[in-house]
Amino acid sequence: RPALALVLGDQLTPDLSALRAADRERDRVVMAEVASEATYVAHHPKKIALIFAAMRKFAARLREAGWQVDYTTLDDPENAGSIPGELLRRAEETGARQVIATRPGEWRLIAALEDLPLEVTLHEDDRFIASHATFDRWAKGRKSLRMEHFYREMRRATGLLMEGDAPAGGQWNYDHDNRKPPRDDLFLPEPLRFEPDETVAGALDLVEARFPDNFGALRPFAFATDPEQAEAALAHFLKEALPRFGDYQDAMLAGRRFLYHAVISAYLNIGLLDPLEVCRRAEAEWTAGRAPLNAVEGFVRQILGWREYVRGIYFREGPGYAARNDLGHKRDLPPLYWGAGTRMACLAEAVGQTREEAYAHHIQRLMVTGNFALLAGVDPAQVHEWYLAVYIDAFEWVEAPNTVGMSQFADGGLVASKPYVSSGAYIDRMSDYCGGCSYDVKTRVGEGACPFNLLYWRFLDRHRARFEGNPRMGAMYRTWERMDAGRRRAILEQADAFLARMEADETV
Ligand code: FAD
Ligand code: DLZ
Ligand code: SF4
Repeated sequence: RPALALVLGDQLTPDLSALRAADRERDRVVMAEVASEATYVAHHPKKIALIFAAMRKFAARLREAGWQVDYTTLDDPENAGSIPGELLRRAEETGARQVIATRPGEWRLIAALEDLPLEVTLHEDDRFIASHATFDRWAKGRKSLRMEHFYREMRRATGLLMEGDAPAGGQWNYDHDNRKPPRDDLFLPEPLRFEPDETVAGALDLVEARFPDNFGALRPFAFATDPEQAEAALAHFLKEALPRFGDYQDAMLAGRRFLYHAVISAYLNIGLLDPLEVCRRAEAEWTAGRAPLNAVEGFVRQILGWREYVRGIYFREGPGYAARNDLGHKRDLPPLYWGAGTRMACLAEAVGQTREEAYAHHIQRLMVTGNFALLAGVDPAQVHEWYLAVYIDAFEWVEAPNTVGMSQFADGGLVASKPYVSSGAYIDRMSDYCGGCSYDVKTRVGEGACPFNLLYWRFLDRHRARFEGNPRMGAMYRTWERMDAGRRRAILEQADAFLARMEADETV
């Protein structure tokens, strides 16, 4: 009897553990475009198209390599509608009783596979630099699980940017050189764009027909959908943008959607690029003298540090993580996140480009859309659902710790040592958004006051018991205390009035 080797839409890697464990002569590969995966959130159309196109190309390559692949398209009348359903249908067709799979990146799907009335073996997903055992060994017995400590361990373990036992250049982290505000005369490279080929065109037509109402523009579609294209996108980034990645990592400019970012997260997450290889390639740019250390270290830290760390957290914390709500926030996510319009230029920019590109860079996600949701006290589950839906790179193992943990502080400070909240001043310093806004970032209270300014103090005031004692927030509480009582009252009243207008669906 054959076994069924399952390959999911974000497991498009030729040496996937499930494929290594399967027998090319005897077993059958199962791949399926299914409604359940395409609708568990209302994914951005570009995300569905990327996954379907990349799945189709991957299946074709497996066949060329001699595998028997049972591939189900979304419009196949026999389609069972879910991954477990497709496995059961294929088991019946072939007489298989065994399923060989690589552990999915989401608890929901892990549970669904474990519940199958078939013999299911889940192999570790080893397309990461740290195994679960490595992460757990590091985490065990620690009072706090800070990324920076984990990252140093990973530098030592891989030898990346190391000179013997010491970090290259003498420091682990060069962030003090980074975080420069943008200049509007910057030369900005654009990410490489790929014209849709026949396979991509087929996926685009299918998505257009089946998901016409999802938030997001399907076309133009220019993402890489196979490893060669993803490699070209990486090479382009290393040459054109990496040297200035560090300096302008946190900068935001209206209409400049990608700045010096790599735009490779989706390729890493679906298996078209390998994380360790990407880090080594970036390191080689530094050794060859083509990129400075602050840029390369900053970039490597995102992948070797953050990406590996959030994955460790997601699997260590277990299935309940994404539902955490430690600050008890309950407000509904305002319709402006789904494109209903806003007078706040920063949010209009971030949401608008998300709709067009299925992409926003880290600081937009953290300090614009994330910051606003946290300040406004939005239910983190709804924030989580939004991020999981709208970004091309969103899979729960990476999205949930970033959203629920880092951005919304809903895990009680496991990932972030303090909440990522700021008034408008931060956005003004790091972007050119405020100049084109109908609010005034310099006004703290009264007519035209920037909503971030009002909501910032409201957040601190509301969560005083929780954060007053946090040494990194003490200075802000002291500033608040020093304001006269009348001014404080006015700020809180105006913040509430703003939220009431937002709840009443006024354009704010
Ligand atoms: P670059 O800025 O060029 O960074 C290079 C690579 O580093 C990225 O491709 C990515 O693989 C990795 N990386 C950087 N930051 C992080 C991070 N915080 N966590 C994990 N990997 C990181 N990233 C996702 O891949 N999927 C998500 O669903 C996702 N959701 C997020 C939600 C929120 C609220 C926040 C604040 C961040 C989220 N991130 C997510 C992290 C980060 O914003 C994206 O990885 C990054 O913007 C992708 O763009 P890029 O490839 O141009 O990254
Ligand atoms: C995201 C996604 C989508 C939209 N569609 C499919 C699909 O039709 N078939 C499939 O195998 N995988 C898809 N995926 C990716 C899965 O949702 C992903 O594997 C799990 O969420 C685990 O990360
Ligand atoms: Fe955003 Fe406030 Fe600046 Fe307007 S003034 S762009 S709302 S930070």
